[in-house]
Amino acid sequence: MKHLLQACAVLAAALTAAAAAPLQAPFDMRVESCAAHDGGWKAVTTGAVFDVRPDAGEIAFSQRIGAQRSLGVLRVPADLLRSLKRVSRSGEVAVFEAPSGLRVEVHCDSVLSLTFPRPQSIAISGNFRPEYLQEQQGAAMALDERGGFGAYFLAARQVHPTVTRGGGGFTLRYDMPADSRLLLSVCPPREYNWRQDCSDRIVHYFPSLIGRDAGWSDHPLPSDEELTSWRKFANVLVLHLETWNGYTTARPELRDPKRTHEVLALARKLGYRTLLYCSPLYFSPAYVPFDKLPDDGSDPFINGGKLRDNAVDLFLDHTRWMLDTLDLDGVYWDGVFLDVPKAWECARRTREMLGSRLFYFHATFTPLPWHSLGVYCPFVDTWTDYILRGECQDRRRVDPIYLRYEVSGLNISNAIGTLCYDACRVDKTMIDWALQANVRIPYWPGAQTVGGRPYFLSPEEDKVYREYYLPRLAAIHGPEDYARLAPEGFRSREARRAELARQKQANEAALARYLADQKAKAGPQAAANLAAFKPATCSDYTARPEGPHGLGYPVQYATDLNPDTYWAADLPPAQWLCVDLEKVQTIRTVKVTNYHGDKRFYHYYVEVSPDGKTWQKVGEKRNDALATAAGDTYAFAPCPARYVRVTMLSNSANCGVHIAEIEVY
Ligand SMILES: [Ca+2]
Repeated sequence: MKHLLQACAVLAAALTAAAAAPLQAPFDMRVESCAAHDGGWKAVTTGAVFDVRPDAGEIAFSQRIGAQRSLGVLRVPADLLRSLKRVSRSGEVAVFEAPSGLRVEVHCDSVLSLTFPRPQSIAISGNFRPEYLQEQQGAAMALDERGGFGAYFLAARQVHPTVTRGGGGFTLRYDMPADSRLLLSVCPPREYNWRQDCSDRIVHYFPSLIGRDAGWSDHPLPSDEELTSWRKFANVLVLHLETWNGYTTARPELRDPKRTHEVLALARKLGYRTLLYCSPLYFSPAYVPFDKLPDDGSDPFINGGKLRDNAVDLFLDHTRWMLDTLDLDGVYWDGVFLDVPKAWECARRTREMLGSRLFYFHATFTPLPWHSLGVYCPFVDTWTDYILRGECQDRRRVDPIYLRYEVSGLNISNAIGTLCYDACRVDKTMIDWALQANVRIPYWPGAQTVGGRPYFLSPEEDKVYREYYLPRLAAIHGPEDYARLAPEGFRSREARRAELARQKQANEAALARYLADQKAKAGPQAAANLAAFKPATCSDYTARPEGPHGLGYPVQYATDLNPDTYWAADLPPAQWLCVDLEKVQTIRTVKVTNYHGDKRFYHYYVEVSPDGKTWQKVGEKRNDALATAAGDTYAFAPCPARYVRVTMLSNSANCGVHIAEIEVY
């Protein structure tokens, strides 16, 4: 009986495998070959070559698409790599293990994975000059017009690389904890689909945005007239959230099944391919579903919550049901798990399920933890047809650099990059920049506003879209037409970098003037508070181009005697801020005032030290009393101290931490 059951299981697995159509180009990424040489291994994937040389303690990596060139070398201690043996190999992945406990995997989408058995210092040297070099939350990307790579460190704690530039390249150095994992992603992993880029034109229909904001629309599906008129501009139709009667991990229900089927039938007759909104994000406990959003407008992401082990299975089951029930032409993902391996698995398995059907990924926020921008995962994006980025990003961010290296997938993931323009808007300049970066602009008819601001194309923007964008887009027939635009893109980026450098200098000067003015105004108060205007350091701070001086929320704001300015760190806690009193003094009181604009509380502790080496805890806040303008005062037996450090452990409202003022007496 047992054998019979096993045989049935084997048969069922074989049938499932047989039912899945082989992936067509460009998604049939493979491990093409894997050969031993000189005590090492050379693995060739569709997009990369990884050459493991144990004697030298090196893994050299090269790209094969966009350019055929060596990209760099990953250096690990030779003893870790010694006697590396291949333990399995398929078209999808080749796995190697060494007696040291090191595990090496080469994946079909040109990702090299290393799992380290022990704490380890490693270095990645890039031997080209990246135009785009970003590091955030332990992940880094180095790209130029032709391609490049990304490095992603997956560990229980934050691991930040030191980045040095020099000679013809750059180096990233990391101290890896035990049981940490590195993913090295060579870009691009597959060819760009110019045929699809030149033929697919996307229209999005979202009649309202978020229920709590504009109210669920009484017009959740387009009219026959709308569908017919948009067909002039588009052949791919994306229907958004409003189609569903709420959306959670329970199977969604169509709000209006009769009309949905009518719309799908007419769309098919008109020659659209139709995609429906769905989202792996809803299967993440770190996300609050729309119908459970707090009323105070606080962050829909909440800190913590482990992703379900079967989150990918649940989501795929959900999607399969949706595709089968409605006979759709593909899916639109709105966000993805904030978990790199799960997001990667989900993208690969979704593509496997879809075969040649369409896969569109809204990817403004990436699978990296908490609001990551600037560094993303091309090995997730590459399994999709199109990526959408730019939501909530205004003109300070959506510039020629953002468009080329964050929205465009060309020679990065080689997914077709499309722009979400709710905040940056569409005008002639934006259209020029987009085309110079090989970014596409989807059609957003509707003229609705969300929360009082325009979201979709206004009548004027619609005119510019039709009369300026569409003719220029129609003139692009392939890579040779982009090659004509690319040099203009390079010049736009150069001009933007010069402008950003000027702005930063001016902002820094403005901050210095502000601090000098504050100090002059404070007079004797500054003398009483030993922390006032003293130098401070921190584990991290929010450096986005916003805040009182356009420099984000640096540490200076925690000691400027201004309750309205604050230090902020966006990375997951714990994050610390340390004030240097510049000499050892006898202190007896520390007061901490957090940001207190809403109903929130923070947990943290306060330590003092005479030398920055030995620390004494003098206060902590572990209760859930709300943060107030009065702050929290900690009195203790007088002690000699030069350094005062506050380590922030949590915030009840979101994952950022904020200190408006630290006072020391
Ligand atoms: Ca302040």
